[in-house]
Amino acid sequence: MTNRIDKHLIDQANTKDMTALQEDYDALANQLARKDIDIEQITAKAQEFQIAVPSWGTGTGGTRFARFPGEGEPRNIYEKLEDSAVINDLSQCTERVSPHFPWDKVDDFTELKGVSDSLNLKWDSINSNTFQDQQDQTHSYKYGSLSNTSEAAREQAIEHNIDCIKWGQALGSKTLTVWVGDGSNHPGQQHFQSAFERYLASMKKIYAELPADWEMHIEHKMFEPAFYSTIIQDWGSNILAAMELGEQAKSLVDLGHHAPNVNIEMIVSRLIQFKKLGGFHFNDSKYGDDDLDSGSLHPYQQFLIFNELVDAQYRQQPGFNPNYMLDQSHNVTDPIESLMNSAASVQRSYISALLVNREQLSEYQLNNDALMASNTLKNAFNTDVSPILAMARLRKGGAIDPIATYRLANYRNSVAKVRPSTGGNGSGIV
Ligand code: LRH
Ligand code: MN
Repeated sequence: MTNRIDKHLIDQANTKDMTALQEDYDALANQLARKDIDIEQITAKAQEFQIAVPSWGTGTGGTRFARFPGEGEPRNIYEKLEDSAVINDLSQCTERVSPHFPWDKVDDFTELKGVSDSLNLKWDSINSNTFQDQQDQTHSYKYGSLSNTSEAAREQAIEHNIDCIKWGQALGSKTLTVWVGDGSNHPGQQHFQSAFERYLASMKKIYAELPADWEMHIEHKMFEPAFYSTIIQDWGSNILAAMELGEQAKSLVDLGHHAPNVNIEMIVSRLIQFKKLGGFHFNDSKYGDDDLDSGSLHPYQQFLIFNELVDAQYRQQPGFNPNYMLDQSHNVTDPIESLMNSAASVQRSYISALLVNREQLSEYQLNNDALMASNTLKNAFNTDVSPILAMARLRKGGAIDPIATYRLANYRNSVAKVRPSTGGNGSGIV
């Protein structure tokens, strides 16, 4: 028996908020109409919006120092799917789940697909893992995986990625995401070009096994676990690798994988221009790869990223079809609440970016009217689109106020009764 939130409870909670929502919605409709914007067209876009949740984000995350498990932690992929279904039931924009192997490995993928179908969930990108050594692993990844100087270790990592493609096919996924921690901690420890050549040769063997309708997403990261050099350290190495591999290889932008203050929206524009934008891992950060809730620190940067994405859509940029996903670590909040909050935050950035008057903006840009160009973006960002997001959830059968409804359902306490605590406060992100 799976734990779900009762539809009647969602309806009951919505009844309380309905009148206020309709008032706010009508007021916003008038505000937008004055700018020749039809709110119904925007709300329809909000209803189409989807962002995938990371299976590993449904459990409490940790750091290298410690992890403090919460109540009712999901202990396996089946319980992670239950929690993901609750997030989608209330948010109505997270129907896809992105698994990580071997963390989510099962013996029977047909059974797993059966359960996800019964929960109206689909499978997003498959994440391989060659940054940890598994129990009975023959060759260690201590000195890297796809770029390791040991051919046996590289072959082992290649095999794992090819297995991930097979498991993904059984689940109906269409993308393999490859992030490796390979790199060095000391100047001189690694020959940069030889290491990159080994990495590319390994990736070519994986690429050759990609089904024709699949994509391979390469994820760059500035540092950690390597602290001097990382094989795919930035978008430059990333796009070079994607171009070297072929059309099905694209670059994935994890917001937390850049140095503070890097202009990520311009990186996005470059990847769009060269048809190499595969997708995103949305999160937020202040210092390093903090994996904090999306939009919790830099909502304007997140909006500016969507301004580039909506601009590409508006210009019908060829080859533009990026994938949206969250990649966060919830160390001090209920992961379900953080994932619902973050999905709504990214959806908000998208909807706000749809309000930008692009003809007007282009005119100000061509006339070098910097202030009015900036104000054109700020006006859209400062428009409170909350009624549109809530109306989209309501019309799809979700909750006007997901957090309040989730708490009303007392879901965490009810699953805590059937999921014995996993105890122990080891360390690590999961
Ligand atoms: C690396 C990363 C990658 C995942 C891992 C869980 O920091 O962002 O996307 O494999 O987190
Ligand atoms: Mn990531």
